Amino acid sequence: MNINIFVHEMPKVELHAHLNGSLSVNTIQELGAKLYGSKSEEFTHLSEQLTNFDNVDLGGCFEKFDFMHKLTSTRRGLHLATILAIRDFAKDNVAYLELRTTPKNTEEMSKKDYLECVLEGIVRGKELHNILVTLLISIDRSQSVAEAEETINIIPKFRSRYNNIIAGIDFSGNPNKGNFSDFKPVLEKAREDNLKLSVHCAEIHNPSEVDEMIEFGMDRCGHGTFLTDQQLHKLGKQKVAIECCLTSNVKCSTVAKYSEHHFRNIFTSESAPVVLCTDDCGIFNTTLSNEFLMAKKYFALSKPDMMKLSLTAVDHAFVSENVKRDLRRIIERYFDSEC
Ligand code: 6MZ
Repeated sequence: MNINIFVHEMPKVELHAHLNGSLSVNTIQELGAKLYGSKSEEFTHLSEQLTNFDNVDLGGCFEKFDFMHKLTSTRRGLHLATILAIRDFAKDNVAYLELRTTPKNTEEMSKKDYLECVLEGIVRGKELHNILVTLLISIDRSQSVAEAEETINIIPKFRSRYNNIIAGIDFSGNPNKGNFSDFKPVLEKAREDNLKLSVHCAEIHNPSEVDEMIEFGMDRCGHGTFLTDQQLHKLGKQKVAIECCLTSNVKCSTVAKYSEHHFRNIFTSESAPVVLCTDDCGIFNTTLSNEFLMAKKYFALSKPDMMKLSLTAVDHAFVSENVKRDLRRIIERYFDSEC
């Protein structure tokens, strides 16, 4: 079988996907047409604005988030966006998706409304698209600690109502803003509530903050681009998986080119568990299949390597052992029948 088809059809596990970054240009237009009508002035304006985001760097991608946030600031926009993002991952044969998003107070919604709307979108998206989806709730480091506290405090109510959908917390946001240390008490509270934690760590060069994050502890590490060997070794000993996002890092210029991506070293040295993720597949115009194909192209990833990566992602997913067992079966069956 042609490798592109093999990878596309492979059941995949996505552990690092930000909702508002996961909508492709086509999907944003589809969303715009549904929200405003394809003949409206708003729709024409939206389509024009989209062309401004062809090539984003780290700063540019945070501008694009502001643009996306306007589209998803209403209940209808957010609900549709959640379903469309889930549909796009399902189309790429993602069997398990861990979506993450930052609850926001908008003109129309409180953080509670935002969270409820995303959860309802997930319930509907799962029904429509035959895919397992859970949610990580993001804490944005560029916002205040009070905002983070507000977010953490609304979670318990929704956790019991939407059984098993809320899987954990993501610490993210512009890495050039805010201080990790300020958020430690809030994250500690989430940990006491038995929420798993994925931390954007070493996305930029900031060794003292990275030490502090490792000392605090995490279940998974987002990016890990600037980890020193010693820091990587510590994470490896704690069995913390590194969520590598090849295209995102190259497009944001935190990694010069694919061939120099830290994924290669971590994967070949086995210094820590490592998984492939998209980060913001809409903004960076990629898919999880494409990330596997890039890894094949630049690091000679074999089919057994692909299976290993997928099973590692299952091992480190924030789901129960029963769900993991089912996911492993789906992946193993595919590789048994196709290899
Ligand atoms: C850090 C990122 C990110 O939450 O509105 N986000 N944080 N580094 C990145 N690397 C490129 N990509 C996305 O999705 C968008 C938000 O996710 C975080 C940022 O806080 C961004 O505003 P949601 O659904």
